Amino acid sequence: MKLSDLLVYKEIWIQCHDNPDPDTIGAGFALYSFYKEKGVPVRLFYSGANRISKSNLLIMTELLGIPLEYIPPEEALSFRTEGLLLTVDCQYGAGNVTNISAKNIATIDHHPMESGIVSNIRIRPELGSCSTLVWEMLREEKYPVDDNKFIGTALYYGLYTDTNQFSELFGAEDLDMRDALTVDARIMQKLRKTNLSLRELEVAGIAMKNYYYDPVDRYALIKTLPCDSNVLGLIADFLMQVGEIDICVVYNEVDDGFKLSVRSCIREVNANELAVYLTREIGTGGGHYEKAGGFISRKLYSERYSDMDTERYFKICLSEYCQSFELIMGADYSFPKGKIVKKYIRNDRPVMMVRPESFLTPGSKVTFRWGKTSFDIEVAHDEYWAIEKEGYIQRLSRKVFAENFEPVDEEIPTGYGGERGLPTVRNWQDGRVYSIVGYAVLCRPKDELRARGYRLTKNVKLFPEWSDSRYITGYTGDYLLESEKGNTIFIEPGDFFEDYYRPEK
Ligand SMILES: [Mn+2]
Repeated sequence: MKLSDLLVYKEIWIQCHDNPDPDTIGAGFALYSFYKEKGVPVRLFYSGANRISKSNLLIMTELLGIPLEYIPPEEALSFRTEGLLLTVDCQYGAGNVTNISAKNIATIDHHPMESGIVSNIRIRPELGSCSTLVWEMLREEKYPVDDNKFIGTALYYGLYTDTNQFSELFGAEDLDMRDALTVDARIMQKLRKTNLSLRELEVAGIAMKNYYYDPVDRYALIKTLPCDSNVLGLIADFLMQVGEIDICVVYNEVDDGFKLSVRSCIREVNANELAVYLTREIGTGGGHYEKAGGFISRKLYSERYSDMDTERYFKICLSEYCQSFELIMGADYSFPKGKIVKKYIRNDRPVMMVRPESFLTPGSKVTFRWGKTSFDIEVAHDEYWAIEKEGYIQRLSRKVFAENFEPVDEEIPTGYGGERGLPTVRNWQDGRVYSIVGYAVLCRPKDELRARGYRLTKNVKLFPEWSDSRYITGYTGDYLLESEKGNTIFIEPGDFFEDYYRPEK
């Protein structure tokens, strides 16, 4: 569905979810502005028991000139449009949005799909905010969204609050929007300073008093009373300063599910990975090594876990996660005695090599971005990035590179990088974006590249010899190998292993 598809309706009513937050308001306002300019009669409203009262929302609507109407629930009953009802940041029929009668319905949302009753629909659960989705749809229409300061500030603030002040921001498109929008700095400053209300201060206090702590896995778990999801991140950051707490999950109930913030201050737990783990199959999650967040859909949760208490769910998942990995230190690892280790030879297939130091200084923090995903690394001294045709990226030391590979004078094959293509690399410090192909050389293994190892029967976290602060996860079915030359321990993906290696006869 495109925004211009909806121009056929004689009027468009844009509905934000009940208890609206900056994301639903920001996204709704951008849509309102678009349709208004196109000459369609349009209105922007929300319903539910509560009228907005928090100062950040009042400032947002007032200073940005957002014509948001409030329809009390008793009036909503007799409300009906013969045109189109467009729900934004929520889905028609879901628990967090008052039912409005309409001849036609459309939905633009970034929550997991609830029900399929709407035919006009665009849902992208992997996005950090609904504002990002609306931004993309406006760009598809060639609407000059990046030049409009009011719309820009509204969308920016929507993403800001939905990603815990950008600390849990990780999606490539979300980052793109943040960088592209024109924002009114003065208004943003005001909004930043009105993030919390006195009630939320109290909620945070009560929550911290009622923490659960697990002394074995050293995690803290907190469920807060209903509050702005911003508060979750603040509490979680606070907990990270407690000596006994290595990781924490802070969550609360919202109308349609649960929001959570995840933090880790130890190298053995990547908060991003843990957030994905806690929300798998029932929501979305992600972020960075130290900070991440997520959302669990109530509907998907109850389908899978029926009425299991959420506190119990998190405790089970956290222990499962903490205990399901074996730690491997690449620098001084030897295969366990009794393990059957096989020898393999690398197939003679080209691999793309990038030497990051040709354009970045060691220690730089960079983000790899593909269409829909991203991850961050810190550039190590003397490292190389080996990128397989299928897009799998392996980091290796200069020593291993030099002993095992040599550049060849061949064109980079088309379709390199597989389905998601090749990433761009963005330097955090100056915001410069590099296309990886520009720095890549095609290489082939020298003579015969040999390695020995075994197929994993358990998940592992490998600290490679060039990094003792960041691990690489190997899952059951992947291969843990040691190169014959250079003696480096590395992981190869199980999915492609037979394309990359053959057993030595
Ligand atoms: Mn949202």
